[in-house]
Amino acid sequence: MKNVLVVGSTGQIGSELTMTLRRQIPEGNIVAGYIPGAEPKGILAESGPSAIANVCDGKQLAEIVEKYNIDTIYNLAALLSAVAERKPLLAWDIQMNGLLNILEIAREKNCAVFTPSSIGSFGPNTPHMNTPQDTIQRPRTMYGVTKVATELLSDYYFHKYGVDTRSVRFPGLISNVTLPGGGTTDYAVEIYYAAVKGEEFVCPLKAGTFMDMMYMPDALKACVDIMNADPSRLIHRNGFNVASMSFDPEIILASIRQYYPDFKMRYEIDPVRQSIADSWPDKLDDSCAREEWDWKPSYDLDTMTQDMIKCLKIKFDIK
Ligand code: AKB
Repeated sequence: MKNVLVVGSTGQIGSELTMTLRRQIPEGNIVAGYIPGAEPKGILAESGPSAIANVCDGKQLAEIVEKYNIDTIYNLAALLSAVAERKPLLAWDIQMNGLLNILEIAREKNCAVFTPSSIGSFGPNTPHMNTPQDTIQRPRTMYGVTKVATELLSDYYFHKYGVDTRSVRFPGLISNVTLPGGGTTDYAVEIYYAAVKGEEFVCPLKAGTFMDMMYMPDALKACVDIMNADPSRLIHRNGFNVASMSFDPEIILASIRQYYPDFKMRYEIDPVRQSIADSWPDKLDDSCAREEWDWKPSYDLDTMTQDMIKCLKIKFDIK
């Protein structure tokens, strides 16, 4: 990796991944791709090149790849699960037509491509405990349908054309930098913001709803490590199960109450998010990622809670 295009650079993963890559590859061009209305700001805008990169405009993407001699594309443009249920056609357009544009450019210009999959690629018939790497994937959400198709299409371009596609199935991602927008796992980010601001938290999912979650520093490490992995060791490609923690709302609440014993939470169930969460695994088995490219997360729930609270207090200038 030297010259990298991050499509969706101002989103939840992109905003931090772009900065991580700029720190790790100072000699390269790490281009922050964005769409009008979601322009990079502050350090993201000032620390390297940026370009309008609409995933649905193949010509525009090809020009950026040409101009910056791009060798790797991180394709992070996507609607998250709950929003995709409200706008299924737009989700299909961004996630499928957009992916096809990127894969075609990668084929012509010899780029490697990372397009994340998700725990959303699994469905109600998937084994929910210790979900294996290779298992039933019959999701009933548009988000999930596009994620399974992303894995298949990325594998297809690898086997048919030799395009170096690789990816992981991300759990819910928790970060203190950029908020997620419209995911099923967003509650696990919002709960920290409420705790630090001294507000009551209204939880949209029932107690007992377990899902895999991951702290953003580990997710960024996964994004970089999979693309740097020795290809001769990769039996799988798109996408690897990666895991670091699994909890339900009561368990994350207990972790936060170690710091805020009076923190209050009540339940107001969102039926759309609840039914999506119920269809997703409780806990993934990520042994293939550990064996094939030495995946190993650094954070568990309590070390994440400690760091989230510390960082959010600085962010909001709370003593
Ligand atoms: C979502 O909730 O939609 C995402 C995901 C797990 O892919 N965070």
